[in-house]
This record gives sequence, structure tokens and C-alpha cells, in this order.
Amino acid sequence: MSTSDCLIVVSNRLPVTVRTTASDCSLEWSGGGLVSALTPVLRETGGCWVGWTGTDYHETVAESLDRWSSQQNYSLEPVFLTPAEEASYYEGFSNEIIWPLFHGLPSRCQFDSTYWAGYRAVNAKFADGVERVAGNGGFIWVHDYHLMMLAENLRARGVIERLAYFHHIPFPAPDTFETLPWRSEVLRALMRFDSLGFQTPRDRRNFVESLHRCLPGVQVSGVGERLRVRFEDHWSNIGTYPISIDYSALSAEASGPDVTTEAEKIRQGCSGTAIILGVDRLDYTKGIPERLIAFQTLLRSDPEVRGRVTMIQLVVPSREHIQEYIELRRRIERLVSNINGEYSSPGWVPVHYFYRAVSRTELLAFYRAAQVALITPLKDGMNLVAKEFCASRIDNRGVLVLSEFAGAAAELRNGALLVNPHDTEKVAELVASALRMTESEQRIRMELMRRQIESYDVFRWSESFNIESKPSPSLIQDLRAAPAHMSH
Ligand code: GDG
Repeated sequence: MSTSDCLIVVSNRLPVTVRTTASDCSLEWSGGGLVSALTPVLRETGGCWVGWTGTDYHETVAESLDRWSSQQNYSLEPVFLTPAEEASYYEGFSNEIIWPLFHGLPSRCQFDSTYWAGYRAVNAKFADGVERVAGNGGFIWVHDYHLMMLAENLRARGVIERLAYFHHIPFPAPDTFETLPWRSEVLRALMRFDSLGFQTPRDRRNFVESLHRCLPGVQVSGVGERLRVRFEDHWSNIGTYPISIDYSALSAEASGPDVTTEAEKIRQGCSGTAIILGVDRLDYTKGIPERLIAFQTLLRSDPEVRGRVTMIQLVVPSREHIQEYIELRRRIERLVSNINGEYSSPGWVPVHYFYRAVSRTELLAFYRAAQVALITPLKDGMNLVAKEFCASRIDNRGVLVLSEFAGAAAELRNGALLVNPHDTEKVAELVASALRMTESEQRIRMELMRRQIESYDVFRWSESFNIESKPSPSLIQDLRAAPAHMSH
């Protein structure tokens, strides 16, 4: 992005979440893949980030956010949600409909029309937030499935800036997508963006096929991963842009002395056994129980590995007051306890389980201490942990066992051992071969993956999306000339 462009990022959450008490508030890093990826981009370009604070209105919040922004290269524009809005838009429509549906799990969806009403109302509220900071030309970049109705709302308010949307999670196959009762409304709203980006060719293809099926009259031109799509009087660019990480910052940090010392402590804490590492937000899409079952299968079928390997599973708390997540946590903890109960021996505990976020230094140290990263989501838009693991392996060692249903598999297939995460016996077999892999094979595979991530890092991702999604000058003129209610 050129420095003359003013970037406005819009996402459900701000990069910091507010914790309030009766008299005060504090800020906490929001975490998660979207925040990890966008923070380095905004730090470099400057601009503004519009998002929910995680709270309802509280008078001290704006002041705390301003204080925080004054130490950054970008500002924050808060959106506040009432408990009722949070329940219908966030917990309801986003978490109980779009998240499971788009991860291919329609049976988990609660198609409740009050959720849909709440979703539309909150998208309008976000549009108010964007309107407060827009108006200097530039570029409004909307992120993820919480805000699919935003372009429609912004155009109705007369906002003329370039509007782009990036979809971080998978886009489902048309047979799944079309079960959404509000499918045409959602697609129509998405087609008001000037450009739309998806993580993988499969997501992009699913989106275009869903358009053909649910929006009669849509026209598609172009081939490959960059398409132009017309719906009614509006053209949108549609493309595949796999999200990435700040490779050079991460590799540099991973080679620092603090990380090196911490990695050594982790290895010692595991008595020098080979470490198999899992790192995930608590979510049923991440395949954590299936992974533990695969590890149990390995211990059961191969007595040789007992006492020689340790599985470290980090689970970062997420959506903690939703019943399904509470049950998932219980299931994971039961499995950990069963495995440890069955196989521990004096001086050896097979699974080290952490239910909390760790510091970045610790996280990088875990990446460096591991012999195998076992990343087996049942479905994942990209999975940045897989890329971070490779970027931190400055020693070119370590093996990535990766689900073929993670978006990252499309880019890392030459170096990773790909597996169907539902096939727990196969996962166990692949872990066993990863543990036996020669150092020279590890090096070849790791170098291939590191080169791929280095050459297409998060800055390339952002630049290619932004450059290719620029509209022609004539389109900008048309937009400026058109009355607000008629334009996009
Ligand atoms: C969504 C999509 C897509 C994790 N534990 C700790 C910690 N993390 C950081 C990791 C990584 C991020 O959280 C997780 O990113 P993922 O990509 O793996 O997953 P989601 O949060 O589900 O992200 C996903 C992503 O958006 C981007 O488009 O890849 O498919 O679901 O950066 O490092 N960070 C710290 N402590 C932890 O304990 N500091």
C-alpha cells in the first residue's frame, strides 16, 4: 500500500480487549490469527482500526484507547455493543451459525431469525463507527465473517472509499452454503465490496459456485485466481490471497537469547524426550480431541515410544461462556487425564497440558523445542501456527504434520506431512515417521516451507491484495458522481 493511502481496518475485535471495573478499565491483547496478521501491517502503514472493545459503553474506555494509540502508529475507533447485541450478533449469528456452517458443520447451526436481525443491526452500528473515521479517500479493509453486510451499509451512507473484504475462515461448498436461510442477502451484500479475498483456491471456487447457484444473473470473467464478477451494476475483484506472518521479525525473535534459554528449559522439563507440540485456540474446529486420541493410539500401538516422547498441548481460552466450548474443554481434559493415568511412569508424564495463553517468548520457545508440530484442525481458514512453527525453526529442523484441511496445506504441501485429521491411526503413523525422520530429510522439507513463507509474508499478502484490488480511475469518478442511494 502506498503511504498516501489512508488505511482503515475494520474487524469484529480491536487488537486490544477492554476489561472494565466499576471505576476503571484496563486493556489486554486480543490475540488470535486475525490480530496476529494485521498488527504488523498496521504498524508499518499506520491508519485506523475500527472494532468492538469487547464491552458495552463505558466512559473511561475512549481515554484508555487514546492513551494506547498514542504509543502506536495507528489509532483505534471503538464500537460498543450492548449485552443483547453481543448475544444475537456475536454469540448467535457469528458463533452459532456462520462459524459452524462455514467450517462444514451445518448440524451445529442454530438458524434463529432473531440472530439475523441482530447481525444486520450490529453491522449498521459498525458502519456508524467507520463513517466517523472515513472521508479522506484511501481504503477501507473489512475483515471476516462478522461484517459481511458492511459494504452495503457504508454505500447507503454515501461512503465512497474503496471497500475490500478479506475472508479469514473457509468458504463452504455450495451444498452447505445454500442451507443458510439468508444466503441471497449475504451474497448480495458481499457483492457490494469492490474486492473480496479468500485464503485458498478452494474457498474462492466455493464462493463463486455459491454465487452462481444463489444469485441468478451474476457474471464472471477472468481465469485462475483473479476474477472479475458483475452483479447488477457493480463489478468486484475476487481473488485468492493466502494470509501469512511477519517472517523476518518472527525468525529474528526466535533466534534471540531469551527464546533460546526458554527452549532449553522446556526440553529439560520434558527430560530430554522428543516433543510433539499442539497450539490452538479452544475450538471444535481445531481437532484437539482427535489429536489426543491419535497420540493415545501411538502410545498403545508402539510401546517403544513410551517414555521417549512428550506431547505438549497449549490451549488458549476462547468463547469461554458458550456451552459447547465448556463441554469441549471438559472432553479435552478428560482425554488428557485418561492418557496420563494410563501411561505415566516415574519421571515421565506423556501429555503436558496448558489451558492459558503463554507469552510470545514462551510460544516461540515451544516452537523451537519441538521435534514435531502436530497441527491437525478438522477445518481451518489458514492456520498461522503452522507458518510460525516453520519461521521459528532457524535450525532447519523439526517436522510439520499438518491437516490437509488447513488452508496452509495448499502452500506447505511440499514440506509438511499431510494427513486427514479424522484418520487418527494414520495421524499416529505419521507422527511415528516424523519422529524417525533423518535430519537431512527434515532440513530439505523445512527449507522448502521456510522459503515459501519468507517469499510470501504478511506484507506481500497485504500489498498484493491492496494493489490488485484497486479500482480503475473511471470507477472512482462514477462513484463520486452517483447519488449515495444509487451507488454501491
Ligand atoms: C483465524 C482463522 C486463520 C496462539 N496461542 C498463543 C498465541 N497464539 C497466536 C498464534 C497465532 C494465532 O494465535 C492463532 O492463529 P491461527 O491462524 O492458528 O487461528 P485463529 O485464531 O483461529 O485465526 C485461521 C487466521 O484467522 C488468520 O487469517 O489462519 O484459519 O480461524 O498467531 O501465534 N499467541 C500468544 N500466546 C499464546 O498462547 N502470544
